[in-house]
Amino acid sequence: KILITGGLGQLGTACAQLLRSKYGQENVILSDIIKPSQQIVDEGPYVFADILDFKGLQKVVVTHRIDWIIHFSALLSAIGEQNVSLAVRVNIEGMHNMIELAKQYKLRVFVPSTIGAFGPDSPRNPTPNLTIQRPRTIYGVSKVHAELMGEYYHHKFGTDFRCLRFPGVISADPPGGGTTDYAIAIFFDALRKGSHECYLRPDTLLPMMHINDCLRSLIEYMTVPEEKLKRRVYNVTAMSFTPEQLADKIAKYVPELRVSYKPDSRQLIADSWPQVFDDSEARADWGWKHEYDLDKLVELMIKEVTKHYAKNGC
Ligand code: VAH
Repeated sequence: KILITGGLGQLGTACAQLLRSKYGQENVILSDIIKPSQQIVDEGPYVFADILDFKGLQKVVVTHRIDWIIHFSALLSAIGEQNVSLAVRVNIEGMHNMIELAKQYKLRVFVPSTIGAFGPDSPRNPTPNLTIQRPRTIYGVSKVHAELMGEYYHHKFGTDFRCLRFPGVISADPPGGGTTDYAIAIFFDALRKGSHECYLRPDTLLPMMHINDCLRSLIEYMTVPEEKLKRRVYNVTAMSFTPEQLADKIAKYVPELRVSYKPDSRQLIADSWPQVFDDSEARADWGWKHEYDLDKLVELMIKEVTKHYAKNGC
């Protein structure tokens, strides 16, 4: 049985759908502190779980006989800078609860990390799996902390901690407080207004992947036999592109698209992150392979965002 925390964020519901199709609807429990829509409830089990409440978490794990946890709850980079103390609680104290829970109940626990776990002192092009990590955001600091805590619990207690560092993840759900989210917002704006104001400079190169690849990498990685893993934390990515390159591709579908650039504080964050992410270790150790390149990603996003507008209106 699998428990997903932060279930109503960018990755949770799509991850639950995929896991349910593989392991059965009843075996994947989505959780969050948010009241779910009827659709979420109809799709499968949903429970309240506050990652800051250790006893509450114990209860969920015991009652539902959980084997794996996928711990998505976190405040992302840009929103974290606006509320540092909440980010410390959710991202760091929440992680302490998760790893302790995994140790006590011998769970396999997945925690996503990110390109945001690197900083201005890290090599940016390419950024290898093992290198200097001195992030300048609370989000990045909390992710380095999570990586180290997980590795430590693995080494000390044998906890089956698994972590992938994701690049910007592109999905057809409206964005949620990240720095890479312009690459989602631009599709929604292009199809609704034919214009987009980008908060990053046109030449800001960042690693990215489509959510389908992201979730497939997660699920494949979760089932790799322990002996194949040479480390517990792997970089994964699909491609790198700039806002300008993305806009050019979208313009093939929306020829009237106008993009203006007005960098804000998120530019500083992006400038401290990897430009090209080296995921060769994941490819070599457990066969990671992306499917979506920029052309395929844009084609699919145009389809999905069009569908979103047809269903939900503006
Ligand atoms: C953010 N999407 O922008 C997240 C992230 C790759 C970066 O983890 O904050």
